[in-house]
Amino acid sequence: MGYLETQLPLKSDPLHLLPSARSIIAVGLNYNQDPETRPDHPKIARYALGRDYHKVIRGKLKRLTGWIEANHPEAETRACVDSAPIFERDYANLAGLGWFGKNTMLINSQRGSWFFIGLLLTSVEFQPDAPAVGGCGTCRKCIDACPTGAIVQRDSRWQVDARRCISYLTIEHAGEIEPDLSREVGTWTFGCDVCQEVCPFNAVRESQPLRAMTTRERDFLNRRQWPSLRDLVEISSEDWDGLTQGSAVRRTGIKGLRRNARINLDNQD
Ligand code: B12
Ligand code: SF4
Ligand code: SF4
Repeated sequence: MGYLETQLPLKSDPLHLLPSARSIIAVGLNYNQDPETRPDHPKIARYALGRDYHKVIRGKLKRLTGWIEANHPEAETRACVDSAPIFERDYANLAGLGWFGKNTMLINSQRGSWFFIGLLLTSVEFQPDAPAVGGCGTCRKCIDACPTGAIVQRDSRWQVDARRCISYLTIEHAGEIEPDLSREVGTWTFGCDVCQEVCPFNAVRESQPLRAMTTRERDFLNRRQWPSLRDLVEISSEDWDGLTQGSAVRRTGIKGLRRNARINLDNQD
């Protein structure tokens, strides 16, 4: 993820992405659903069970662009969903979508953290919303539950040390995973949801009906026939291609998915 460092100056100035930008519209989309729990099958983070979110949110931002253009024919816009160097959580925070949890997720007090962020930069000047405020208080459930101790305090705020994060290791990291960390990867095959699963803001609560709600976005529902871990270890290029078509899981590559499935099987012994 060296690109994060090289693109840092870009990330802090959205005018690099759209010189005429005057407003940033931040949107959130719930992806929560029950996790896949069949034994001997891959454990995939909830966000990646359905259709690739980049495509889904981009489609919705396109419709929003259409609406803006209909009302402001001269408007310039640029949609960002993980695709451009910009700190999405920072702008979503400023737009009132949520505040930073100790697990670094953006948390909405009413809805929790199971949501994606999308940004639309536009030359149209809109009235800004107020930034979201909130906090974890004395809770430290995610810090204690993180299997690899990846949530650390640095520069007086909580950060994720990506080198130890199972999400990074199973999705972005190429090559072998060092033995100590590989044991902690446990049964996660793609991504990791531990620090969100333990978060009280994601737990069912009568007074907060929007929390832990299952997504209404049909595209996000898990409809794929995920093969068993044993089959995944030896998956052919052809089967891989069919399985990961239109899925965020494609990002880890065939070698990455085979490696992760092998680690999961080793960890069962
Ligand atoms: C690189 C990346 C990763 C890396 C590194 C994550 C990390 N914590 O940095 C890895 C691969 C580990 C990862 C994992 C995950 N990711 Co990710 N990831 C990104 C990406 C592409 C860039 C984030 C980044 O720049 N990180 C670098 C560090 C420096 O940034 P940062 O920790 O976010 O800190 C900045 C701000 O948040 C802010 N900040 C942080 N804390 C505080 C506190 C205060 C008080 C203030 C003022 C500011 C502040 O300051 C920093 C600099 O501005 C974003 C999309 C994007 N373009 O923003 C998605 C994104 C953050 N990921 C997302 C998701 C869903 C995940 C996973 C849940 C996926 C999974 N299930 O496996 C995990 C969660 C792990 C975790 N606890 O963070 C969502 C988060 C949605 C949300 N509600 O917060 C994003 C926004 C993608 C999206 N479009 O929806 N991710
Ligand atoms: S995603 Fe998993 S490994 Fe990464 S910080 Fe959260 S609990 Fe730790
Ligand atoms: S588990 Fe607790 S400490 Fe961690 S993000 Fe949620 S509220 Fe904050």
